[in-house]
Amino acid sequence: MPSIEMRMSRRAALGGIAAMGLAVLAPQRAFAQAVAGPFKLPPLAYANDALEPHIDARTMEIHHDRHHAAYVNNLNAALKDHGELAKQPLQEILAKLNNVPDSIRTAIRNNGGGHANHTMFWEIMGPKGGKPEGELAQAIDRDLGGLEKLQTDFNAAGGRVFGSGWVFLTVDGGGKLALESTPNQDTPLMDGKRALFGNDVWEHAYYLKYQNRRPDYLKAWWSVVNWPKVGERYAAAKAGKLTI
Ligand code: MN3
Repeated sequence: MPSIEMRMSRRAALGGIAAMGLAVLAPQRAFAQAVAGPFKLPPLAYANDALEPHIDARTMEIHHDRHHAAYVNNLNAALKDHGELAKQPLQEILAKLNNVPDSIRTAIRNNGGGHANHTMFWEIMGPKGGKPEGELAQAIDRDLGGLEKLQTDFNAAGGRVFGSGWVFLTVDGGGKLALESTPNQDTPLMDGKRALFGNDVWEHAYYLKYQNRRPDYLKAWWSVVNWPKVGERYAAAKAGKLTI
C-alpha cells in the first residue's frame, strides 16, 4: 500500500502528464479562451507565413493569436457590466472616451485602442504588395511629397516613438493625408479621425526577427503593405464609410 504522500505525488505526476498531453494535442492555432462580449478577434485573411521573410510566421502567430486576442478579451471583460456602452461601434466608444465611466476608461482606452489598431493592421498588410494608384497616389504626392518622402518621414516618426506605440497615416473626410504617431495603443480614432494605415512599433511586432533593429523592421514593412486595400480604405474614408 503506497503512502498518502506517494499517492499524492503519483496523482500530481499523472496530472502533469495529462497536462503535457493536452499541450501536445492542442491545435496549432491555440486562440486564448474567448471572453463573451460584443467584440471578436477577426481571423487573418492570409496564412501566418504569408508575409515572410519581412514578418516571420511565429511573430504573426503570437501577435494575432495572443496579443490581439488579449486586447479583445480585456475589452469584452471591461464592458461586461456596461451593456449600453457595449452596443456602440468601437470607433464611437473611442471617440468619446470622456463618456466612458472612470472605472473602465483606461481599460477601454488600451484594449479598445489595441483592438481597433490591430484590426486595421492585419487588413492593410498582405503578400501581394502593389503600389498606390489613382486618387490615393495623387493625395500622397499632394500632401506628403510623394511615396518616397512619405516612407522616409513615416519611418523616422516610427523610429522616434519612445517605447511602445504606433505610427499612422491619417485621412480626413476630404481625403487629406497626414502623419501621426501615438504612444501605447492610442489611435487617431480617439480624436474622431481615421487611420488610413499604420505600423505597430511595439517590440512584440518585430523582436523575434529584428531584435532591437526597429529601423530595419520599419523599412522592410513596406514590402507587405497591401496597397489595393489601402486604396479601398481611402475611397471609404472619402465616402464617410471608413469605420476602424
Ligand atoms: Mn501589436
